[in-house]
Amino acid sequence: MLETRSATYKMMKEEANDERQITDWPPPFSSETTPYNENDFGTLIRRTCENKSLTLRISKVIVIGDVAVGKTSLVNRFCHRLFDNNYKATIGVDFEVERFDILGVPFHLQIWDTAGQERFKCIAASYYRGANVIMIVFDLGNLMSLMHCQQWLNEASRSNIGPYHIFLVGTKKDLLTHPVYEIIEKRAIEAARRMRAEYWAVSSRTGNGVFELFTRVAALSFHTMVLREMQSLKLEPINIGSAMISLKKHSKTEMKRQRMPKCSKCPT
Ligand SMILES: Nc1nc2c(ncn2[C@@H]2O[C@H](COP(=O)(O)OP(=O)(O)OP(=O)(O)O)[C@@H](O)[C@H]2O)c(=O)[nH]1
Ligand SMILES: [Mg+2]
Repeated sequence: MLETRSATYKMMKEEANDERQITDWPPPFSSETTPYNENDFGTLIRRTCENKSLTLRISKVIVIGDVAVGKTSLVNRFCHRLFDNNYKATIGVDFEVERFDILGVPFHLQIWDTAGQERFKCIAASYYRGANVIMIVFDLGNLMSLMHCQQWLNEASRSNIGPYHIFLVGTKKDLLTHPVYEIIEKRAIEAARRMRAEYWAVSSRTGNGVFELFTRVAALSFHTMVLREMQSLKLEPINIGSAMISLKKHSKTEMKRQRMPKCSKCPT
């Protein structure tokens, strides 16, 4: 029985690995709800990747948001193709590493699933530093959780100099009727624009949009990292993708202010 299960798991992993080969540019959830407007890797990047002269790249993704909005379910759906109806609060943080093959180059997403519960916030916040992607998650059926997203972003950006990509992800889409979803979507898109984030709506229960979301995250991160590496090696002319322009850069004074978030409950 155990052998059959592990064989099934192995098959699932292999299937997943096949799917994690990215050769074409993955589209956003909607072209109107993203600040990241490139639509291909570009010839120069493709050629550089063919030469395989690039170093191994890891992108750190932090998944943040209110309690029980579905952060762990989202990560588990993507990394293990599992969904559990029962709620089990994350204590502090968990992390997963997922391998991609992008244009023939190995690439890893290091996904940090943080706790939404107030009492674990300071533990979770100590893992925000060095994020390449900030993924703010809210429950599409809970407007308060959407309203708190800006606050979550502020806290995460205090620990990060940038540049980083920002994603606003609404979960539990399966629980909403289409007319209700459309009302929420309007509010979510407004919030995403204010936050300069790319908007996605997904369901971890059905898997709808989850794979596409993480593929997009991986491709955008990879693209930015390769561009930066090409620039530092002086392989790249001046032309930088629009993502670089839209990515947040902090001024020197802001950088000086960078500090770990303080929490009165944390031991010093
Ligand atoms: N129907 C439905 N339920 C979901 C979905 N995603 C999560 N849930 C449920 O929502 C509850 C909370 O999910 P979690 O993923 O544990 O939430 P979390 O954000 O990790 O919570 P904390 O770790 O406490 O911050 C669980 O009962 C999940 O089964 C979804 O897409 N659809
Ligand atoms: Mg959790």
